[in-house]
Amino acid sequence: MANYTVSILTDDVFNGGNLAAETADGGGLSLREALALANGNGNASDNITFAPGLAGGTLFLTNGELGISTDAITIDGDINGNDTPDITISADSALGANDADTRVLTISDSNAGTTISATLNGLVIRDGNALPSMYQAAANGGGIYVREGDAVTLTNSALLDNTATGSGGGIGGQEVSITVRHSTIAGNTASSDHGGGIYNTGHHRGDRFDRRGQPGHRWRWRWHCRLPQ
Ligand SMILES: [Ca+2]
Ligand SMILES: [Ca+2]
Ligand SMILES: [Ca+2]
Ligand SMILES: [Ca+2]
Repeated sequence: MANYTVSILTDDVFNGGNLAAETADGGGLSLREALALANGNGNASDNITFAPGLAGGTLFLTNGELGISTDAITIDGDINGNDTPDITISADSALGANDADTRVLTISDSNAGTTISATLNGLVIRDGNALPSMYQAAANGGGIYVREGDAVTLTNSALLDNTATGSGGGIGGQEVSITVRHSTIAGNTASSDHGGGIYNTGHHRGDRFDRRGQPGHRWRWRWHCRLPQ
């Protein structure tokens, strides 16, 4: 198991170095650098935390969305352990800029045959914007996009003011696993009519969902979740 402590809230880029090199450049270890090291660590478990002095701060993603692409990565922003977020991640360039052209985070190992699971705790994930690309007429998952059968557990967190041109303003996924507990989902919108808050055709659990069940095939049910927030 590898532990990484993020020490700066600037969006310092990963330059292909090891932990010492990435910590030495740009004034410290950024979340982007920590994630690159964790993703490069195979499927060993990785725990990413934040230095106490960063409590209450915001990371503005000036270098595009973040990615989790290997199993068992945890990002824990609850620095003081009281089950509330202490770190905010915004896709905007500055507070209130409302200029994001990326989502906040994608979770995918690009393989529908294998499942990776990510755990997010104590984070405010906000202002993401999933836009169409040359590959997608409309993009899903403005805050968090879960792909290829993969899984996310979000606890003690908030999804705020994220937007998607497709489905799932806050979190979007298809045939994935989404678990949300003790979290606030507010102000998210989707341009399609599916899931302003959360959209998924796979499995999801949580403590405040309005769920509509539809029969899938013989052996399981598909859940189609809409949260009109
Ligand atoms: Ca670097
Ligand atoms: Ca650095
Ligand atoms: Ca806290
Ligand atoms: Ca997968």
